[in-house]
Amino acid sequence: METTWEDFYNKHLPPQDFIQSETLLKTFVERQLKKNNKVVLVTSGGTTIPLEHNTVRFVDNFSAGTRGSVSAEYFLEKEYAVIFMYRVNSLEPFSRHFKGQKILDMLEVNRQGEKSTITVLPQYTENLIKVLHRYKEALNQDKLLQLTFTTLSEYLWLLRSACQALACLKNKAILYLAAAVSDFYIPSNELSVHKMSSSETQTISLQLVPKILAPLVSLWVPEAFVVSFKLETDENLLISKARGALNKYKHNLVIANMLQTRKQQVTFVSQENNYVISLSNEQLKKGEEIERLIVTALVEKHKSFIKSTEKDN
Ligand code: PAZ
Repeated sequence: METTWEDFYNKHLPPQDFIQSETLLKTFVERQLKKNNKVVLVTSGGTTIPLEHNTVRFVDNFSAGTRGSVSAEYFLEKEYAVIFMYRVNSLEPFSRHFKGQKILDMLEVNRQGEKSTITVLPQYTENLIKVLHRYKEALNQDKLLQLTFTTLSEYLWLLRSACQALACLKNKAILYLAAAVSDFYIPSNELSVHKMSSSETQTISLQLVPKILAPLVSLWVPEAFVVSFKLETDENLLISKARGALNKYKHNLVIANMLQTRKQQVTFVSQENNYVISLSNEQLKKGEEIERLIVTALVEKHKSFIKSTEKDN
């Protein structure tokens, strides 16, 4: 059974730090509006579905947050302000370049008597300075706001709040919904409070998550440029499902990708046409990122969208 989106919000409490997040969103957007900046909301990483209120176990998905974090950097390069809404511990813009052990491999300790200092090994300095420079620039120019979620419910509360904050930007806002959001959940009132017992078999019944694109497009940000993603594992379903979503929600674009090839190829599905954006094996080997092509194409589409919507008014 599918509950309505209103029901979902009625039955799930907002996250603990929700008021602070709302304030951050509102004030960030107000500052961008004053500066006449375009703003993109990038959602990134996967949502969890808790199996207990005191959560020990949860259902998760594969998303590492690569698409979102890489795209956020390219949007900043194109002078957009970015609200980066991401799953705790998934990849973040800039720091993604130094994830895990990489950062330790880049450093060396220098001992001088009692004192020790740390320096970056010369072969890494140039790259580190470049990334650090871009990161500091985004912060100094007040162009980057990062907010986190973990569960589906936190994601949905934050998403609605971000949309409500962005609505005043009208056609200057892009929603770039790259997060891998669960399609199923266990309603809060059906969750066990404590860790589920392992001495008996457990049957879990999952409900369908309400289709949040519907109110998002028609009510929350009706004038924004909305881009959703469609992930499939069966090539035969990919484009028809993407087009189905576009026809149903009437937003601007679906970016369709296959789990196996998502880093090399995507298809833009719009009202006008479908077209493939891809990297050659050579480009991929050289470390080129498909997000650069995606964002470049999107920025052009957004420009045309702004022009056409301003002509209509
Ligand atoms: O985060 P990641 O780079 O590992 O994966 C990106 C992605 C496949 C989650 C994204 O491109 C996407 O398709 N998001 C929507 C998934 C969905 O259909 O719910």
